[in-house]
Amino acid sequence: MTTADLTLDAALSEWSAQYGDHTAVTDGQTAWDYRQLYEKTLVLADLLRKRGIVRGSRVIMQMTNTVWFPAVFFALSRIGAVPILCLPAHKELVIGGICRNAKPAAMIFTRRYLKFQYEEMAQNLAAQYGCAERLFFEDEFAALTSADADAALERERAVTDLPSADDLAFLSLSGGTTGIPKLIPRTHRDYLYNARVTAERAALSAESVMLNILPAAHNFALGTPGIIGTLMCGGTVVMQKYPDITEFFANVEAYGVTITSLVPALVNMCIRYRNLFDDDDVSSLRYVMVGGAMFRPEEAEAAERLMHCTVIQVFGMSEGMTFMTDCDAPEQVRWHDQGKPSAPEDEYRIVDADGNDVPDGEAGEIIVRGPYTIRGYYENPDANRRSFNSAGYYLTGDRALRTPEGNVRILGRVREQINRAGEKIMPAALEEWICRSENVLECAVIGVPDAELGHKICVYAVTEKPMTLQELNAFLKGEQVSDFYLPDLLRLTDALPLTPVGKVDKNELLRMLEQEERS
Ligand code: J2J
Repeated sequence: MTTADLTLDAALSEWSAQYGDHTAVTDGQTAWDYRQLYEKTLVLADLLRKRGIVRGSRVIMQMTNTVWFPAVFFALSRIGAVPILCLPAHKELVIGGICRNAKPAAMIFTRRYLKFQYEEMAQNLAAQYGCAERLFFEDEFAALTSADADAALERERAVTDLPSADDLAFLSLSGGTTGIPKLIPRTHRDYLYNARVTAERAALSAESVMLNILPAAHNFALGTPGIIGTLMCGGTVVMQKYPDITEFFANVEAYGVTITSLVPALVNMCIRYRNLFDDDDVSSLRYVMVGGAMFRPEEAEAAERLMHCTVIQVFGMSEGMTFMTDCDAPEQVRWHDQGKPSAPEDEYRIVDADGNDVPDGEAGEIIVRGPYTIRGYYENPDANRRSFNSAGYYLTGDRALRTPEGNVRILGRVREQINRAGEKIMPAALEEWICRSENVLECAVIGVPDAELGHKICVYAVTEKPMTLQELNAFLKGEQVSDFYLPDLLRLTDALPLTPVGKVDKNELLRMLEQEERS
């Protein structure tokens, strides 16, 4: 069997043999070396089997960033059970909807996170889906795995009926923010490959210390290269439970963090923090990977300057394909572009509305296909007809262009384009101009349906001082912005609403505006 034929669990067993007593994962309270992580995984697998979790059982898994996340994830993968990876921010609406489609056999929840108590929701859902006997809370695992561990290890080591590389390893949730997310099926083989190619591009090694602040259930944090990519290289994963920036920099210093993955909203929090307090030692930090949403060149420049690191831009998706800038890419590329596909077999095209390739430098929808990119959602023929073409390309819905150097540059969502009286406006471009105002800390532009114009342009902004629409437009005119780009509405707010993984939630902004107009 070659490494390419391993399951996630078999791969962990190899890493454990190879990296033994090197620290694999720590969360500040508990630290495990590779051997301990693997043994915990075996003991957990034995425990979960005894409770009736079997190959193919679908398991709702909503856990926070602690050492138990990888242990439970690998234990389920050893059994051949299929975790459905929910983020802590998902509540009953989403998880209930997923249960209806996926009919889980077991559930694993956090008991509480930030201000939310999950216990009651968990018990209700477990009762509804017949999982009461197979409902676990993450804070129980320490006690449940401490008794009789040697016998459990022995039993589990004797198991021979294990899954194979092309079996379904887990289901993750699509990033859409309206309705019930679609389920994304990933196999052991495709996911290990996803982690391997991205780990290579991010130069991970046994000396790497990865700070994991994004929710572990998200693809960026889990395997791009994230937790799995770090473990396969023999590095150390630091799990940070809360998205607290003071703690983030304390962790960078305490653990000698070399690399981390952030969404732009978190980078901006880091930039603001470092502008005020720059006394944490960040000298160990080499790379900050940034992806998940539009990221402006000025933000990339400020992140590198204030965090003494190199930015690696990532255009990724839970459906698979990942574009990255190289570790040694020149400034011009690192700050403006999202790089190249991670694997040599990855294919992409940039196409117009009729599906024809556009010339380099022109914008179109980017569509992707490759060895670790899914060819369809889980049991969802309707969505598959909409999201994949007949050649098996995944239609991302993202607008992009290819630069002369062969990198991609993401321009926003195709459908986000605002059509104001026939003029086409890309929100990302306007956001970039508005953010040039010193008074604006953050902003988001949305199109609002309008009977006369088709769409009006609305700006939500977080500002230092109050600002009127007239003042904003005077500023934009001073910047020589075309007239049809001038916003029609301005709303000041203390903070922009974020999706479960920390991207600006434009659907929520539209809902806020509609609510305001109704009241
Ligand atoms: C603009 N939009 C981006 C970028 C993703 C790594 C990084 C991110 C994700 C992710 C991921 C963007 N600039 N650099 O899974 O492994 C938007 C696009 C894309 C959608 C995917 C990973 N990087 N996006 O964000 O499944 O719109 O994955 O289609 O959550 O995020 O979202 P998601």
